Amino acid sequence: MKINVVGLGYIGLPTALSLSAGGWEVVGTDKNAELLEKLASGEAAFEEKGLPELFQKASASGKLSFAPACVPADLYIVAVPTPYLKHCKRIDPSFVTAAVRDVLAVCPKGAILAVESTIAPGTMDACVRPLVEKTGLVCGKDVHIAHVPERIIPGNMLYELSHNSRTIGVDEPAVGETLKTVYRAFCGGEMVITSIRTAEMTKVVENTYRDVNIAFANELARLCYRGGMDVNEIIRVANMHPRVNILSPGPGVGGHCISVDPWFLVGDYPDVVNLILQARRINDGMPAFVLERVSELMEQNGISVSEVGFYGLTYKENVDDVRESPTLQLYACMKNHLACGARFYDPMVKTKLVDCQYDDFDAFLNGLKLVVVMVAHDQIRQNTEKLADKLVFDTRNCMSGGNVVKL
Ligand code: SAJ
Repeated sequence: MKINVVGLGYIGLPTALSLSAGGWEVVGTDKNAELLEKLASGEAAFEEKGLPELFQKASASGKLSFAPACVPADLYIVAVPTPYLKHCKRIDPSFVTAAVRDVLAVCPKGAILAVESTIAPGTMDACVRPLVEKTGLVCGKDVHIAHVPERIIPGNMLYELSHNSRTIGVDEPAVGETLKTVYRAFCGGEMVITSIRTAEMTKVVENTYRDVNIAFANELARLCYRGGMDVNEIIRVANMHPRVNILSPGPGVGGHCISVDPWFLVGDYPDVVNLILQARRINDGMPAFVLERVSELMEQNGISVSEVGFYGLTYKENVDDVRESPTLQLYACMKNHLACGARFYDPMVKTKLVDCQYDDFDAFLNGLKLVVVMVAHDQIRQNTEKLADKLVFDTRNCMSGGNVVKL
């Protein structure tokens, strides 16, 4: 069986590498010529634990190649981005439909077309199925469509790729069995075969569940601050109850999953959705809450904006991914209020994203009176002594000491 993975980003690349390292013949396709050039030289476009080693193994297998356009294959795995439309909150399926069109232009009869990208429930029926039919092909005969959503977490992708269970949404159980055989190359977890619509909704529900639960923790943080209570201690103690498991408050929810997918439900079911919308609003409001707290601390301690530094630009610890990052949301908020001049630093981010961005930790710290920890990278946990003479506003509950103020 020949597999064509379409879209070689955070999900497509590890999937293509794992499949080829597992013995399948894989062609990776991406429209980005620069990215393809990088990949052809054996270099990944992002950092992830174990990825360089997996890349080497995949290259050594002789089963991996790259191509700028889709090629004839038995199975297509589409892993392209699915943003949401800012004005109506509904999914923007344009990357998926463009990829599907490319696949349909070359796919032989009987091929399987599996979409891994997270999509709003109903997208396969609304966008993919009609495209197949418009091409004059029959679903279930000429092309077998499927939705096999990914579940891996950045920072621990390769472990989760091989250990997590998976959902395989299909029209025909036999196609599900074929997909199981393919994914078994790297997936040791249970694989559940279900309908396409159930697979679509399950994936969105998983991320929405987490968004709602983080929002609960964030709301607790805000009300505990108002009431002069220690939210982290309260959560620690409450979580000793056998059926309570409160997540951690933080400066906001970033990443291209949890902060995006719930909007699909809000956009499609505006008159039904309530809790989910509130959760989104609470989490999206956290960067502004952090700014309010920073401004209070500055006033109380006579600190000027040029003496404030924000540590961390990524959306979470120990990754280099800045998509929907709370720090960038906070930065946009500051700029809107014409409040500039604070410093920024992130050891994982090499490209310049904001004004006053430092590339050296010591230079960043030099002259600062207030450091706002936005991301709990290992790097800062290992360098806490360098912050000893500064006021630290820790939004991630990762620092300790008399100079540390918590969210
Ligand atoms: N966060 C908190 N408090 C917490 C946990 C997370 O503020 O207690 C924040 C993080 O700092 C980050 C955001 O939420 O900004 C999301 O981070 P995450 O680590 O919870 O999740 P992601 O976005 O990296 O990956 C999620 C995962 N989904 C779930 O855990 C349900 C992953 O399994 C999915 O594959 C991924 O989304 C995806 O691609 O959909």
